[in-house]
Amino acid sequence: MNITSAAPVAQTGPLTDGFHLLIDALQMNGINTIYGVPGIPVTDLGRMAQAAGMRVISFRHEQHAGNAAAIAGYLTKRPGVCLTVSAPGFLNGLTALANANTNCFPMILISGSSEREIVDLQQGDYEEMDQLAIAKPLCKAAYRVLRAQDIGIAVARAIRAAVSGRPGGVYLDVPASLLGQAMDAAEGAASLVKVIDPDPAQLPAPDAVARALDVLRGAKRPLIILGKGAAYAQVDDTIRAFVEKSGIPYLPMSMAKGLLPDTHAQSAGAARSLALKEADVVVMIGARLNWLLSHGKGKTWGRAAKKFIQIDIEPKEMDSNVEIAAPLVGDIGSCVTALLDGMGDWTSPPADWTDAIRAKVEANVARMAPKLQNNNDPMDYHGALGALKKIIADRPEAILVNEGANTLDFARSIIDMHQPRKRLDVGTWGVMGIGMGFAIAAAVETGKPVLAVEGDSAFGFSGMEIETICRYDLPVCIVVFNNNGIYRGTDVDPTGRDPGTTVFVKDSRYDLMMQAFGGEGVTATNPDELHRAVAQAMDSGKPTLINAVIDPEAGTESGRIGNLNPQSVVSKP
Ligand code: ADP
Ligand code: TPW
Ligand code: MG
Repeated sequence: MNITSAAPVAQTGPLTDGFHLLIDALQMNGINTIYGVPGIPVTDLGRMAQAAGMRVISFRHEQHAGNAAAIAGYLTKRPGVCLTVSAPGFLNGLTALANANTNCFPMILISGSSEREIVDLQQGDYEEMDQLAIAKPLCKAAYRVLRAQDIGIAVARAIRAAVSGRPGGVYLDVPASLLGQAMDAAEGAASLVKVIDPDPAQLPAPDAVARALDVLRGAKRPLIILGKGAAYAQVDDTIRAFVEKSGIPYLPMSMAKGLLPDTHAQSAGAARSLALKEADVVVMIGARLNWLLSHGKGKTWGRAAKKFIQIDIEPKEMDSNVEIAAPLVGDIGSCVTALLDGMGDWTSPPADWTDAIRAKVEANVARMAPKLQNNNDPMDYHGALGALKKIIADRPEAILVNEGANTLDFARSIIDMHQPRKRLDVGTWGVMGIGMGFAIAAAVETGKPVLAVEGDSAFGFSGMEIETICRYDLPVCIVVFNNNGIYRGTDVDPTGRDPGTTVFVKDSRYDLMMQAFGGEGVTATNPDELHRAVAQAMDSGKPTLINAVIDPEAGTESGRIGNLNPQSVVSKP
């Protein structure tokens, strides 16, 4: 590699330029797909990438391209790449980058930017913005490349920053003038960097392993919590071996469902409240003690003293909310392997604990079963999701994308997942709008059929991307849970002037939107119809949208997290 001086442009030899160096640098590192929106100054970059054999998926809005890149990163452990134009396109993509970072998904947002000389003097360039400064606080690392001969090293840094340690979002600023910069082709090729061992193993310290095993051996009511970090790590067999050897009940966080099948005898999923309340030692594997776990304290966790063993690659995560009795810092594969190796002849937890969890699971599953079989017209959440549960049980390789409030919360608890990394949802922020971006990347990256179960509000955030789904002819079936609004379709404006703030046009026909782009669009009003329509769509692989008519009265405010709404002391509307 020779990058010590500004490269003189050879008079006679073949030339390369910023466009080609960027494409070559990505391809050299196994990045073969770009999600983005074209425009100045990156239109030709997309064209050239396509010509070079990359898959370039052009979206209708950058946020969805960014969400696609983020989930591509989660699914593949390689950074997903999103390409946007300057200022407004960049800002549209930035929401997705921040969300990727929050969820620990590796992603690189590459944005074109305007002329530095003009931007820095604030002289009003086309789409002027100091993008690097704005991106910096919202992502894990942010870089700008000014010289063509630095593109190789910049891409290498971006990749390593995204996937090493705690994965996250990286910003790469690419000024327009860089893309057209010429340099000698041979020197350009020599300047590229193939990243060796981008996410190196990080072994836990032996005394930390011994401490964790000590704490675990002392447990009377142990519990394992698997988070999406554990799913991301792709060490599925090791995790399964640890769970099974330990005999400890486990709870999967939303996107860790399916890491072990939800029907596994040790799953405490249907006994979540009991397990959290009563456990005395909790092993956290790739999950944070954030709001989704009530910060590890309070009513959810009961009064019994808890000891936490936490496996995470990020040392700062330890003691973030409560004391961690046994921090185990390292990559999940190495940490879980070290625990397994140190377990020796392991004694399963006391039977009164595992039996109590099992009994609760069985009681709750039995209580739920008849509700899932109702054939009400219009549907309630249980009837509709009972039908979709069967769809996934029959097609365990399919990927489920899920967003909404009631639509999310009910689907999470009702639809069993059977394989790792098949459930993709709103994640750490509970953000609406990931639906179509996630569905598109899931189809592109895996080639598997995708079922997107969407609240009607949730769908609206990214709904225009159904054109993208039709254009690329992706095997995506979208089911819109149409209850005429956000949470419920029944709100009214007390003054009688306008529609209520949470309701939409009644009886909208989302299915007709899909037909506009040549996809299949149908309405289903009862669970049998829904099951038939979804099965047909999943088996045909044709882009399909099913407008599932849900009783507007069926949902509750904010689904399962209504308690997070502040209450007015004056009045409730
Ligand atoms: P969930 O929402 O499922 O509870 P979180 O996103 O809160 O999961 O937590 C994921 C955790 O996993 C993060 O703290 C992250 O640092 C960690 N993590 C991600 N990948 C790895 C890995 N390969 N090894 C160890 N920890 C990891
Ligand atoms: C970016 C707030 C949380 S859930 C939701 C909104 C608007 C929609 C719920 O209605 P939906 O589901 O999808 O129809 P259902 O079944 O309950 O009727 N903006 C962003 N993110 C969030 N989370 C919101 C707003 C919200
Ligand atoms: Mg709704």
